[in-house]
Amino acid sequence: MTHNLSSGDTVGMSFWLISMALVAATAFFFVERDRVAGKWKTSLTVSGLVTLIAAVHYFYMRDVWVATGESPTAFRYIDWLLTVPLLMVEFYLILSAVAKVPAGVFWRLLIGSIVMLGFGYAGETGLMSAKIAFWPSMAAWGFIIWEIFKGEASRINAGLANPHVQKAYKTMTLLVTVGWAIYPLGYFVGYFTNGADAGTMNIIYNVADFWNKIAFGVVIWAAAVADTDSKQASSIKTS
Ligand SMILES: *C/C=C(C)/C=C/C=C(C)/C=C/C1=C(C)CCCC1(C)C
Repeated sequence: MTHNLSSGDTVGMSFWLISMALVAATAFFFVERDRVAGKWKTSLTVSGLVTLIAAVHYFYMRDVWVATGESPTAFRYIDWLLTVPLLMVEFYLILSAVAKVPAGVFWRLLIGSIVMLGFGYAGETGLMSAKIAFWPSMAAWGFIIWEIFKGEASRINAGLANPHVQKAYKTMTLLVTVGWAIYPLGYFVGYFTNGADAGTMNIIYNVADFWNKIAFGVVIWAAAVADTDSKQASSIKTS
């Protein structure tokens, strides 16, 4: 069922804009996959899958919003439940492109994100008190941050000889702390202060998704291209 998007519906327009940006990003990551060295290809595939899954969910979310003016919470969390673990896989993949990484790194990040989103969903849908669910969700996010800043993943990254991976890793950790902070902020404003209506919360979540899904992929893409180009340059020099 398609409903007409009215020009005064800013929230609906933000759903529309971001769904198109996600489609374009998907095409970009899949095409650019051809350009990078073999060890980077899986990372770019996963970046494209993240934006593809999100784009499809944004089509549905936009329809729910335009038709009802209500938050598409179920679609939102299904999207996050699929894409956040894939973003966590990216940490594992970029390190694995240049080093041997134990599977525990992947599992800890995966479990952290499932706990974080599970409590968020319970809070937003009234399965439990939104004010209580906030705290275990924050703790799980804190656990993820600890793992990438101080845990095994960070120690592996510190020991690498590849500056491109290290730079990408650093920017990705910034996105997971500063970029992801927009989500709990939106939740907090929505459920603790009565300061935000459904429209404001959706705009906050939409802007956050734009950054954390597209920019995240672009950072990985940039590292992949820089690393691929530097290897090609050095092989030309030595031959
Ligand atoms: C592509 C989607 C992404 C990166 C979604 C990330 C979502 C979060 C980091 C959500 C975090 C939350 C908390 C830390 C506490 C309150 C509840 C949540 C789920 C909004």
